[in-house]
Amino acid sequence: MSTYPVGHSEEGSGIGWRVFAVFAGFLIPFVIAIGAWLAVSAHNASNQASKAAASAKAASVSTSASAAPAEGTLPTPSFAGMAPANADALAMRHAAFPAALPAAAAGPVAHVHLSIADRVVSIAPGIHYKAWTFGSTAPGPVIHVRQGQKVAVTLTNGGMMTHSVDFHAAQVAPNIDFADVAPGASKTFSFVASIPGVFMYHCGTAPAFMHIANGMYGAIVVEPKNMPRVQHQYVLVSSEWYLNAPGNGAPASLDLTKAEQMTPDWVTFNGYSAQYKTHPLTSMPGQTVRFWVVDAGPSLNTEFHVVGTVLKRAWINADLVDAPQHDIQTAVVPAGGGGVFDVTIPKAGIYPFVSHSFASVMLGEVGLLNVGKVAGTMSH
Ligand SMILES: [Cu+2]
Repeated sequence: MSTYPVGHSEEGSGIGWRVFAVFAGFLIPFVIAIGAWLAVSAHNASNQASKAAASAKAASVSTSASAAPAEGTLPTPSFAGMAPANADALAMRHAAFPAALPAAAAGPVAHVHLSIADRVVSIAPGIHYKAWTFGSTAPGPVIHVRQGQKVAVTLTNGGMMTHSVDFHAAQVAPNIDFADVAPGASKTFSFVASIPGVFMYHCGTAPAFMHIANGMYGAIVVEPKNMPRVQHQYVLVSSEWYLNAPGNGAPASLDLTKAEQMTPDWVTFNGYSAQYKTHPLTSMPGQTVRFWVVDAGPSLNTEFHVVGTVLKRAWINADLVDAPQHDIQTAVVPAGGGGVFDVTIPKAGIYPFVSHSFASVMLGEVGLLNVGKVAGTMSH
């Protein structure tokens, strides 16, 4: 029988003990020092807690004595659903944002010009908002390119402050191509639209949250060759609006506190509350309609659903590389993401499309698809 294991074990124990003894020599004073530090910290924390409690008490006394809270610490009241008496007439007069997918640029290079401008935009009947825009509208223009095309972007900043543009469809160094552009300045950059889908573009200047909430976003469709043919294609960009005033007189601006708390006054498809209720999208019985949906946020998702049918093909997350899912009821389009959905509706009628997160419907995220030129409307 070998003695090696026993000898090794004893030798090992002996070394282990000696190492421990040396280590403990260093460790014990260290533990004492830590203990002393913790005791002092606890004492300080206790003092700080007492001071905080006293100052909270003082603050509550001063608030009850009618001092207003500091500006920006409380959201303004909700202006959700505010509608003037002539809201229906105003909604009819409003020129709906064109939802039909525009033709793709021809040739190997798609030239995209984005002009940044501060503009007052209408976001609901009689409700105005001081927006920062790409191309004077919020959302900005729909861009349609073919997979593999080069996209040459010219960005001109006609706004009052620094802006930029971030294309989710691009794979580039953002510190270079998405860099800030000063007011009055212009820049160009390009990328190859190698990945198909529908992507968000938006201003990325810090805080991007504020620039997106103020209207600086849009959609770019990168269409692959192999998509099933359809009869109608529509682009919907969802977004929220957070108002510091009703906007029915002077235009409203951003309420940052509401935006941070994600309590919008309005949620819209293509920038205007329920505009496709008064100006429905159209198709005919038996035709297939494709929705290219982007959720610009800045913060809430869209749970895309078409009432009276199912999503026959659903390219979740706008993944056009893999096969679509089939026959699903509702698809999530995440903030900052996209989705592509086909519906084929055999029967004439009026089919609402919504975010099935229904608070958003109450705030304006609803439209109608009129199949077969049917008279009437449909509320949801
Ligand atoms: Cu911006």
